[in-house]
Amino acid sequence: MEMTLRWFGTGFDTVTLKQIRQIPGVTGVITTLYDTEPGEVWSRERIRALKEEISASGLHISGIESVNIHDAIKVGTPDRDKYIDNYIETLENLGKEDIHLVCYNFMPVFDWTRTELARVRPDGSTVLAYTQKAIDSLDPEKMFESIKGDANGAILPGWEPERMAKIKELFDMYKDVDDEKLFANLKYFLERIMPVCDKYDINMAIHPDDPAWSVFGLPRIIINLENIQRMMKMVDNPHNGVTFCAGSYGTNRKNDLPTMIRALKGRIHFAHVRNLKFNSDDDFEEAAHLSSDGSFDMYEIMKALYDIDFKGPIRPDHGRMIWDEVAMPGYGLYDRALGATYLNGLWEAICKSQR
Ligand code: DNO
Repeated sequence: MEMTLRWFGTGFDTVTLKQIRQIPGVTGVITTLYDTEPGEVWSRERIRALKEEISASGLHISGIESVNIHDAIKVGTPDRDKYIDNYIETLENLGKEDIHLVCYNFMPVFDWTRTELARVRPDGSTVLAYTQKAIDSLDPEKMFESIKGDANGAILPGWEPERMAKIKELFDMYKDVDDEKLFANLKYFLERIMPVCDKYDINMAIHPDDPAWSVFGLPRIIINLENIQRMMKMVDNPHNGVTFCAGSYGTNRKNDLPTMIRALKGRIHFAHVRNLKFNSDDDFEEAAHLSSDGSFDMYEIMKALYDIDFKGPIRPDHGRMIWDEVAMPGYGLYDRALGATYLNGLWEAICKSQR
């Protein structure tokens, strides 16, 4: 595996490449062109400039998170081919610039959903949290308003204000889309992009729906092993793989994370490893990465990745806000650096004990 950190780019991230370079064992970044809109073609020039900026800091691009999917593709509207053509052109440009991993998601309307961005934990740190009760009593159109005050001025990935301004329209677009339709639209998209992925050896890594169940009555399909296997079988190509996000699949306590990892051998292209602390089955908060701070056994997760001979990038995921840092919720420097160091420690111990 390669240890990496997500970086949103100069002007969008409070964390600098120089700081990332100084986290022991972190060699790559997972990044994006944060100011592009879903459906836009990423030019080769901009990709190259991003690459050069990152390599000048002594790091490299380990993958893209995300090239977002236009809603026309998810909904399957008549103009979807135009957006898929653009997506293919972006993949082609990434491939020509020697980038071989793309994370994306197929969630309708909302990307990841949390009901609080700054829940205070007993140690005084603040974390992202979710409680179903809050979702059940909230008008979905007010969702963005209800969390944006705690965003520390950052634009949250998947919650771009331009998108949220069209929220009513978005809900209308999805009114006839159920799980089956969403699966069919994902299949159509994957079938069209696989040839360019084969040509440039690009691994597509779908991110799970977070939380791993339907919110606000919207369909959500990338939620458990059965559905992932269905997705992989319907377009059976090794380039059609997954981002194994422990914190997203782990929201559903029926998902046994180490078992899922072992079952997905060969098709996990990217891993997000983090911990959650459950207060009940539908109320959880994001913990420190350390096993004892949350509900997951992080050793077992890393061991499962080791057992499947996982070679792709791993990144610590959302961190707590600690030591008075002001940053995008979940994406500060300090707690993610602690997370990377802890995960690297687990990995070293696993490797040495297996020799
Ligand atoms: C949240 C992230 C997601 C993820 C996308 C992938 O912090 O894990 O926004 O990047 O779902 O497309």
